[in-house]
Amino acid sequence: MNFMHLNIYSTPLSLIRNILLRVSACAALLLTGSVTCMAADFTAGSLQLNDLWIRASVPGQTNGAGYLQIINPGAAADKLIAVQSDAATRVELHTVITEDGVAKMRQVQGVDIPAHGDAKLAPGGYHVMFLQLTGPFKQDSLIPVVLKFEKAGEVRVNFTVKPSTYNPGNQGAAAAHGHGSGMKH
Ligand SMILES: [Cu+2]
Repeated sequence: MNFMHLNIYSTPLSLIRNILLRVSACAALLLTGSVTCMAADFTAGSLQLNDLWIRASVPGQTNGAGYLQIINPGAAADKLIAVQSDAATRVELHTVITEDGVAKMRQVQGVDIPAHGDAKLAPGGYHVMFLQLTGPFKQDSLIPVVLKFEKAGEVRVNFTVKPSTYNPGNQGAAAAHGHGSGMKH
């Protein structure tokens, strides 16, 4: 009896496959040089989902927005087409457009994720819109969400709730308070 063999055969094949996929995805990203290679927070097929966050809600706030980065090391484009969550009565995909100098939110049918590229849902642009929150977004809590992709299918993820004043990057003031009660749908 050889213990070495026992160890190898007791390792789930799916785990080995996942590790290999992760490594090859990283290698592809390093080759393109456009995106840094790091372990993803969540994955859906070959898609890597990172930095999923929502601002903490303030008293009286009825809606909220979620953000994330989607990296696609694969050779086929994909599309984020739907979002589900018990955290709100309705969850939609939105973008922000500027009309006559006024920023307005618009529902979109999906967010394209190019092959060998990425898609960013960030303040001032695409976001996951939570309408009629079923409870407050409490700082440091996790909000379970199901993301649905055209090709990669459904994946369960958690959005981390950041402070209500959190505003990464140098976004304008409109984006900073764009998802309070002020912005109309
Ligand atoms: Cu919105």
